[in-house]
Amino acid sequence: MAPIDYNKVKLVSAKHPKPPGVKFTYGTAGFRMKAELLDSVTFRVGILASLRSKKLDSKTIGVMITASHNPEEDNGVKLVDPYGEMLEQSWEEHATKLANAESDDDLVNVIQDIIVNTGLDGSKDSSVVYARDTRPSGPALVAAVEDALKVLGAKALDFGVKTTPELHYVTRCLNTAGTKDAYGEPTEEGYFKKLGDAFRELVEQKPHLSALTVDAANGVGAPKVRQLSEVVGKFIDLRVVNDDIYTKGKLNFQCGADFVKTQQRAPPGMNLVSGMRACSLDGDADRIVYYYADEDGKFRLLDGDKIAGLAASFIIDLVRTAGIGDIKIGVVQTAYANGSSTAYLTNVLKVPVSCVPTGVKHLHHEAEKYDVGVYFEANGHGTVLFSSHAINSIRSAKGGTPEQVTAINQLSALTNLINQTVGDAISDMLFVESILMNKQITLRQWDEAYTDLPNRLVKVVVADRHIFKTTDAERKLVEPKGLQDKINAIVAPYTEGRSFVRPSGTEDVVRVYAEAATRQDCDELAFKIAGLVFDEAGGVGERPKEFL
Ligand code: 16G
Ligand code: MG
Repeated sequence: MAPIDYNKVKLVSAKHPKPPGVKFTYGTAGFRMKAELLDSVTFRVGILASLRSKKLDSKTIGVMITASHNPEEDNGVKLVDPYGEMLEQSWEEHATKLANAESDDDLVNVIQDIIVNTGLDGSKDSSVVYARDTRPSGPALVAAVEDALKVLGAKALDFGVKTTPELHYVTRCLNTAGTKDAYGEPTEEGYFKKLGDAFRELVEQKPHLSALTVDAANGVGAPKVRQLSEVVGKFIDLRVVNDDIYTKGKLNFQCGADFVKTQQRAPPGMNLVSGMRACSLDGDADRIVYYYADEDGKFRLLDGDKIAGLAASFIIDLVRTAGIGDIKIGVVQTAYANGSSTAYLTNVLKVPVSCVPTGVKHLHHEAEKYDVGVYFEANGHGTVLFSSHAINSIRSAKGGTPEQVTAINQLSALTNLINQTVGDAISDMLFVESILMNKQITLRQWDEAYTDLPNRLVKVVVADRHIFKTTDAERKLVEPKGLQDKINAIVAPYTEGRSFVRPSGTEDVVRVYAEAATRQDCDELAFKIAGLVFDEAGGVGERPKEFL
């Protein structure tokens, strides 16, 4: 317990000067940009983490240094709240203000404002756990966080090179240790043991599937999947490719979940042949997509929507077989969910579906409203949340028949296998594998649940993307005024046509999504809407040739 020494804060802050004129925003995934611009930001995020900890009775706050699927020269930083959730939204504004304080004196003023506004006690103890991915810029940014923690006298826990979900996991473990909600051992060994034990419970008796090729995006997922293999290798043959975390320029380059999802093809060099099973993680391993080649060698993607469908159908069956009543299962998607997936969930699985704005935190919050909330973005971010009511019901359920007992045990194992703090590519991969092993199905059979509508995503560069305002979970534009009516008129004639326009939260562009019954219609629709946005809402530069 010691008051904050503001003179010392100023002295140390002088070593981490803000680049003049740059405006930082704490967006959907924290701060993210060229790594060379981030030194002052990470220093200040370290300060904020300590303040947040002081505010929350000295609970441990997490700091993750990663730029996920972005190019290697980028980096980013985000905060994790005590139970592994994303930083509470009202604090995003404090983060933005701290990052934008122009001088060391301004910084002190902002800190003092935050203390007053949030009513926190600056002299309280604080505790922060931090980790980074494999980016070359990581160690220097970690040092900036450490400078901040030192000057505020915070307890600093270095978790090393980790995936984003591991950091979320350990944050929750640290804050629940010794309580009835203890989440697990607050170590990496504890993380793998928890996943490994649950996976074994689910698949021990099942015939093995063929090998799974795991594209690790040349990122932190590579060494982690190898570690996982040591724990689950008896049941599953994991072959890691794109595992070069040392050669400069390779991270996320022509590989990884984002590449595969946006390019709709396997990473070059993988040689995806019919019969192979493959998946791709992103650069910080919080996102996963599966894929295979069909008999004709054609690439087939099993994205986050497909994972949500598989997961929901498996859990619905288990809950039914277990005979546990009074459990409300729901699925949360965004506007990017393929129309066929929503139709499958609604009409075939007959499960309630909610649609929320893009970004993990929105899905996570909505999923908390169900007893079992399955949430996935089409891009492969997602997990399943079990409410305490669901967990208690599963724990206290007593099966009569052997089928019931198995279903109850499997549900119980799932609550441990699935990372409850955030979407986790490694945990999701084991979850998918356990379902496929239980059902003894191929990727193709999984894919047969429904057929995706052809879809396309187009970027439009505009003078000011902030003029775009959306409503109805980003499915409709309210501003620029009149544009939505024009979009509706263009979409109307297309069979199963759907399109929406939203400003990106991570790039300086506007995104156009379109889907329709045929590939040709879909492309035409997407490029017509993109052309409309370009012409009517301040398109910048040369009008792309493909725009209609
Ligand atoms: C961020 C979000 C992701 C979202 C994406 C959308 C997190 C951890 N990540 O990466 O969920 O899909 O942004 O990007 O929330 P966009 O706004 O540029 O389309
Ligand atoms: Mg990521």
